[in-house]
Amino acid sequence: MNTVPPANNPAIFNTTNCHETFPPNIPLFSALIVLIGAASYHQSVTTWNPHAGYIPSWTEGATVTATSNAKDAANVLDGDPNTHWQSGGVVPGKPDGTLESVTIDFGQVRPVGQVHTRHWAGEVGTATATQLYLSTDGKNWQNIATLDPTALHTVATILPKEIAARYLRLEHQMVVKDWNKAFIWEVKAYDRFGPYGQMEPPTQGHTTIKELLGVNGYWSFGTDKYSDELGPDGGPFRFKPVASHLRNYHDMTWDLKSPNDPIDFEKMAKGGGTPATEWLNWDSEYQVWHESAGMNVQASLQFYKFKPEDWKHPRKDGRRYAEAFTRHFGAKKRQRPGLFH
Ligand SMILES: [Ca+2]
Repeated sequence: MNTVPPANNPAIFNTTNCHETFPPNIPLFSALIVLIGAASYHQSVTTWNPHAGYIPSWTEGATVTATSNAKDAANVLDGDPNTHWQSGGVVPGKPDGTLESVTIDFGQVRPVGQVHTRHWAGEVGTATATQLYLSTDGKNWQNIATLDPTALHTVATILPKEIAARYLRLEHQMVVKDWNKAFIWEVKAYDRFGPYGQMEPPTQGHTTIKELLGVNGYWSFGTDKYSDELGPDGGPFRFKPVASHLRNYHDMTWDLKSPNDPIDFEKMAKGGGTPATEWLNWDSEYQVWHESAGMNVQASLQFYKFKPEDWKHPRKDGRRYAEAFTRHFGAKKRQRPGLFH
């Protein structure tokens, strides 16, 4: 029996037709698992390199010019998303005053497949559009994207195929009003694989999804029928095509009226019920789960409905119950593998 899953247990998800009282006290158990895990797997503190594993942008070491306020143009290549270039103010009537841009020279022709820009121009009404261009010679430009000048986040423009380019231009179409100014914050460019580089080729995993998945269930899967009445498509058989683990939240108060009571699961198997539930036969669940549906079975013992004062001799009574449970459902008594995983 497991009350908490070991770290290498399969992923478990819950059925939607669980008993209304399920699952009890899980947050407490979960917190305990986290604490145990944190204590067991703490690691030493090392220096963190935020650039480790990243592919350098073509803009590293590049030069940048701007249509105005050239002294701040380098802020679009400094790697800091909080520093920016701000254009000079629009003067209505001035030739070309409605286009403000920065132009980046990679220093050599590069294959460009992705351009990442943080180009928020300013409050709504600052710019009407933002254009992205590439060029090999700095004279003939190819428009590769029209961007939203109000985008706050970094925008990744991914091209359908790489374009060979030495120059990149990001241009705001300004609204013509007195002394209107726009921002550009950061520009990076990469080949088609982007900042994380080419993906490793896929390899076949050693575990199938079916081997990985399990289902948290409750008696009868919400049908009020034993699983041996639910074949061939219901209950455990429904999940057999996609999962290999089943876990039951085994309510101890269905077995015992008091934790101090003894229990004989062999009597239960012969139709005698349990001391608390005269009709109950867990074999009609667990045997079918394991032997007919081929599932690895787990039981999470639920003892929370008993009050602390109900336990007169918790160590002794708990052991007696556990021994009775494993004597019946375990491997030795039944001269075959036990029902439980
Ligand atoms: Ca910056």
